[in-house]
Amino acid sequence: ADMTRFLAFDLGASSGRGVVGTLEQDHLRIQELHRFPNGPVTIPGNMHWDVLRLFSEMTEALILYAQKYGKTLNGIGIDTWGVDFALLAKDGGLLGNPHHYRDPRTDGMVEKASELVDRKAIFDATGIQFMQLNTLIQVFSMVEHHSPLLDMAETLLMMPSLFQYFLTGRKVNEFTDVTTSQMYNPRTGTWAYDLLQQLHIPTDMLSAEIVTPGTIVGDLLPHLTMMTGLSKVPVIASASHDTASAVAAVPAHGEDWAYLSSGTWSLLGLEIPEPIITDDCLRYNLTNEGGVGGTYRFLKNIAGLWLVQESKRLWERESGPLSYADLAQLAQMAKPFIAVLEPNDSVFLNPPNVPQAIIQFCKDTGQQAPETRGEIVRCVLESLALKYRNVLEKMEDLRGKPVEVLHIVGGGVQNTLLCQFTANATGKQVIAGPIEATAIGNIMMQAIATGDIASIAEGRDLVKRSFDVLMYEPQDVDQWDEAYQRSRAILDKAW
Ligand code: LFR
Repeated sequence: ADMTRFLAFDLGASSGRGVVGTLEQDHLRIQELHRFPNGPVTIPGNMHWDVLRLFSEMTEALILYAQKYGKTLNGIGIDTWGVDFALLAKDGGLLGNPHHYRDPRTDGMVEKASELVDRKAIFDATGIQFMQLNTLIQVFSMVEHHSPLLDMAETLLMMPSLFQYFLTGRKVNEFTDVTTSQMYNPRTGTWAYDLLQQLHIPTDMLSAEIVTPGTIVGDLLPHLTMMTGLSKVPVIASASHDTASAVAAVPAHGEDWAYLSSGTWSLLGLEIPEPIITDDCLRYNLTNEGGVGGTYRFLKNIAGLWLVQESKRLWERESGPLSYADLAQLAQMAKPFIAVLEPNDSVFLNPPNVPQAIIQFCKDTGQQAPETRGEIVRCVLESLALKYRNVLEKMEDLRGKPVEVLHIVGGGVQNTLLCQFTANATGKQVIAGPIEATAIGNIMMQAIATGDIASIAEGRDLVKRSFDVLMYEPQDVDQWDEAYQRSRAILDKAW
């Protein structure tokens, strides 16, 4: 009999890939089919994503699939990073190049928006943390800059839904990614129309239906089946926000766990049944993003391994290729606890030179600064781990119940030093894996849509059986606790 196979497109800020998931008896096997780079393209004035090139890489993956596995494919799903979006004209044409979330067009715009509607009201209407990169703030900046695109826009599609539209011709948005926009009201289950009107944001463009994760959206368009050699394939809105897919694939049971989706960003949080929209959440800038199966992802964005990725990029420009393994080794050998960073300080959002910004931050906060590459990377990893404790404590407090284990999933699982530091700093047992949680969660939601997997709980059991994890027990707890107490003032700086 034919195997049941799904193709997950998982697009992150630094790379995208097509991953094939094969359902075997009681087991899920995944294989990377195609990987391609992604990154910002800066042209005068603005920073964009090259969405057409990304889409041509995706069609290339479909061709590779047909060559390798034949014409039968049971589903295609797409997940991408959150918040970014495209605008379509009334003829369906793409209006401009979608912007990168680090585009400086949103500088100062959170403050401007909150002059019109105060922060409490914005939070109350959306349950979403304030970040200048949020869709709400991006669209508000277009209003402020009198962007002509807004007059022409008939449809706003979130990034994963744009690619889904390119594959199927159907315009729908998907719930998990829509909630990242800070334009959606989880209480009414619709766009936050009142808030948007108060910010002069046109709402006619919010015309696409919002579907739940695990909805079959349509079939691959005929020109694409012809071009790729595939037969009819259903395209499925999986959990299209990458973090939602990653959380869907956490191999956990019960309620006593937290997750850390570790990659370019560190997304740390809890899966909860209802959003928590209170003054404390607002104060600590915590967020309630939509999850799978009617859950919410109560979490916080922490600037993650992006700080290491960026440092690596700069050092490579200076002196040639470096591997993450080299950097990990240097960090391992470097002196511990030289300084601590607040990874979420706005100086780290998009500095031209990350190592320089790190050194400057230390000087500005009256600390000794790390000097060598090893010291800088170690300082970042220690600071992330300490920030995790800081955030986790707040969340446990607000939910009113401690967690027992912390599941780390995503590419950051490969950073074993960070995994160990995380156990040390939080005092929790860490279960690390799977690395490919995002693609796996994407595949899992497709298999739920087609009826091949019965439920999310069953999917998580399948993940548990199919992929290995590594355990980390806390070490040097006293030393880490001391470091934490010393750095409280800095870690509390930027909620
Ligand atoms: C992670 C992520 C985060 C989102 C950030 C920006 O890849 O999707 O969840 O806040 O990227 O889109």
